[in-house]
Amino acid sequence: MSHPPMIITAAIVGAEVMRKDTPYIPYTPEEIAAEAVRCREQGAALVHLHVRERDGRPSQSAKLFGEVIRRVRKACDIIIQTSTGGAVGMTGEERCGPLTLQGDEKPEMATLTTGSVNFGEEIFANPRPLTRDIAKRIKAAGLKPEFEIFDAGMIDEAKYLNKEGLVDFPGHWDFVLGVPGGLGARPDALDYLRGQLPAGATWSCAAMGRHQLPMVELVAERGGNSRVGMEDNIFVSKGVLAKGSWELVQKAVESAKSKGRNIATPAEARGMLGLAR
Ligand code: KMH
Ligand code: ZN
Repeated sequence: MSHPPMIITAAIVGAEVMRKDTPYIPYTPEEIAAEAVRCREQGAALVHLHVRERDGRPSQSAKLFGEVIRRVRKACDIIIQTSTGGAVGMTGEERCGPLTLQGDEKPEMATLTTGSVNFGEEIFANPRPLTRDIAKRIKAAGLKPEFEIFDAGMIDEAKYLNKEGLVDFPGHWDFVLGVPGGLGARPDALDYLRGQLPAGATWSCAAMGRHQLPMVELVAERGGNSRVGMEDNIFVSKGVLAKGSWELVQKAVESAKSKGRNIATPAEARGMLGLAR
């Protein structure tokens, strides 16, 4: 069976990786936008965005997101997805900053995590009232959610939200595997999760650390889409830092092509995801 082209998402900033971990993590709007454009040049169709204060502290400031998005849009056609997860410990109000953006600063997609999960030594807290509130805000803003699935029960919770009319199905899903405290980056976990999705859903997988690039190969065989980048992994091979998320995108493209997959352009990805633009 021939699979559709693979949508590669570049997760280029995140909230956790700092300059002490790698000098290549972007902080400023200029750096973040330039990295998004480099990832587009290497084959990414979608960029998952976070922003940082100038000193690297994670932020969900609408102003900073707006600056990044304007710059990216001037330079390329990559699909822009903003985080609503932010960083552990942020309030719901703070996390929803980018959902207030309008006009040419408005993203096309936003993430929605449908449950709480241990996140390293901390907790990424998503109590049900907060998840419902974020879902409502994403819908009111006219954005497409990407369900961030860190553990199996989060798919069931998204189904509840759909029954409540808060999210539309079949939806786009991202399996975030290998976070310490969450579901492992294992083939059987991936196969279980994709078997739970509504018919017609699109899905991608973001595997953490050393699992990131090997997972692209497995996902390519399974017909899914891949998220790579320095939010989730800073190494291009054992002990060798990636010089940017673009290098991880480059590797993912090679890997997908080696398995016979074409790479989706942003226009193709918009078609697959049902985005209007
Ligand atoms: N930084 C994590 C606590 C998202 O972007 O929606 C949450 C996260 C998920 O990165
Ligand atoms: Zn994120």
